[in-house]
Amino acid sequence: MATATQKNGGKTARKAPAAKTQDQRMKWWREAKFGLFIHWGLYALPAGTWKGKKIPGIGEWIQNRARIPVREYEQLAARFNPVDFDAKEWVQVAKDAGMKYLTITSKHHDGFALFKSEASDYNIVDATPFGRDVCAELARECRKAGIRLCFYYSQKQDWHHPEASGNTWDFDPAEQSFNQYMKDKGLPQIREILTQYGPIGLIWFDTPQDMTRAQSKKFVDAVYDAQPTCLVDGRAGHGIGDYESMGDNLIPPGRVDGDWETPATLNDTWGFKSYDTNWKSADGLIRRLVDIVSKGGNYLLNVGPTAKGVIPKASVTRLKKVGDWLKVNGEAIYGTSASPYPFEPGWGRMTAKGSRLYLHIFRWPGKQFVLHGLENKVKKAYLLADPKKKALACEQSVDEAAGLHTLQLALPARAPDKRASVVVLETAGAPVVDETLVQDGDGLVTLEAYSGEIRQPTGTAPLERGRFGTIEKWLNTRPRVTWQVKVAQPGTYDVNLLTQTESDGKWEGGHRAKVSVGRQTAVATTRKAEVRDNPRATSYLQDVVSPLGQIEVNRAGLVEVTLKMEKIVKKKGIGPKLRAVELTPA
Ligand code: JFZ
Repeated sequence: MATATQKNGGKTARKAPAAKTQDQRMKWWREAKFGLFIHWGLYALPAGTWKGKKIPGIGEWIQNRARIPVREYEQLAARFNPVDFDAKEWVQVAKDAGMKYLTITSKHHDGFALFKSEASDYNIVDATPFGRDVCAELARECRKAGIRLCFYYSQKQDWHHPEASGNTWDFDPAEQSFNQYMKDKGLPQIREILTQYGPIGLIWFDTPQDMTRAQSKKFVDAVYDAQPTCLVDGRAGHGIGDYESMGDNLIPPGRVDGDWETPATLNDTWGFKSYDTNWKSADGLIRRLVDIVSKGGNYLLNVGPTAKGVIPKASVTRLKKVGDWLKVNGEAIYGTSASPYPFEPGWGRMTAKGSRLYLHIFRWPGKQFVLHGLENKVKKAYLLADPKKKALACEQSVDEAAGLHTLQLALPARAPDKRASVVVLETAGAPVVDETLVQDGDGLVTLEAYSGEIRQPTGTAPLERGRFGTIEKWLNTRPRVTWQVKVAQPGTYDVNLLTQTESDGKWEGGHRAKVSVGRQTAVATTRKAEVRDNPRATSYLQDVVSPLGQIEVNRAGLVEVTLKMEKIVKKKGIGPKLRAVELTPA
């Protein structure tokens, strides 16, 4: 019997490649951190408008949203002629952005394949005047540029195939056989994309809906059978896959264990829409990348090329700015792991690699920066943007009584980069921190809802944790939320309560909120004193700031902060959607 260890002229006698460990399979992806998502297909032609009407929603869903019959929609193929498509240019966009992989919609929900397929002639080679296999061209350019090619494949929804899912306007779900579709098209196409284009980095399945575990497993096994080292995203269904896919545009609060990725848009659509110009700023993109990486995730950022085959200029210029930032600061992103702190500081984010802690400072403090909780000795500190790596003066101390480690760092008065400047701390050994929530060095104490403990009296309707790290369904006055936090600076604090608006902008005030620390309390009726964009959620969700008054904290060290609602207005039935309690030095 041949085994992996049996040598045969320097090669193992085994036919199949020796199975790699999961860590080996994941290695490239864990180091990569940043990838390009491409949503491209026939939907780029209508670009959000059908028969003169603007169709609401994401562009690639137009067939579904406008209930376009297959016989009509498939005629787009005869007009699909992206003469300006240049695989080399697209790959260069990814490269210039500092991205390490590229995931393109080999087939989206509309069922149209961007590759030559024997299983279905509804594909770019057989059904369009263009007639070129864009996947083959991209594969060649990716290989040359050292970018991993990956494929999105809609395994469950296929609005073109009579036996698949999602098209209820042409087909009757009661008469469909999903297994038949899998046999005819789904599984054969998976084999095609994994055998026609060389090594594939990962397959990005999507919207498993009501697939059975066996069906999900068949798709995933088809991937592993063809290419054992190819990864599978977390949307195959039933928790099968190599990493977790977050909800679209969703950045989780705090550190997340395990491998995960946030797929995200540059505007508000994946597939091209001619009139969607709601572009995120380059600054925002850089900070999102840092935010995601600081929590251990990857950022898969999307472009939607036009029907001519061009990536919108607004996308290219923004991505290029992220790439320019990465040229200077990439060391603090690629191959790093999550911040050793499980919570988000107000001033920025952290990443770590070996015996280095990287401080990504969004809010430059001026000449002095203070960090609490780092327990290692810092051997050297410097700015990543400084080619000379000139040492920054740095002092460390420990307050045994308060249980507080403090690092003081001298910085130049002005930030090297207003968007995010990176300070490298070379530590003795891998960074070790006190994971207790602690006051920021600049005095701000942020008590985020996600890190609060819910004290739920029995017999009361439970508070719920929302998608964006909120605490919701707070409709009775008996529960409390508490935090344990280390305070470094005793003194007087202004107390703010932050609650989140609904996605339609609705918000309800007039609740009575009470924050207490020991015997000290701050009580007030909630009102809209200030509105801020919620850094975590999409732009339409906002934080409403209600001042609650002042509180005195009389000693340094661990304190417990409690939030109670003494009165809740229930007119709209929303209640306070808790985002955070903020204490700022008065
Ligand atoms: C899906 C697709 O329907 C969409 O067209 C696009 O390709 C996107 C990347 O993925 O949409 C989803 C899937 C999952 C969630 C949200 C949108 N989710 O889990 O929040």
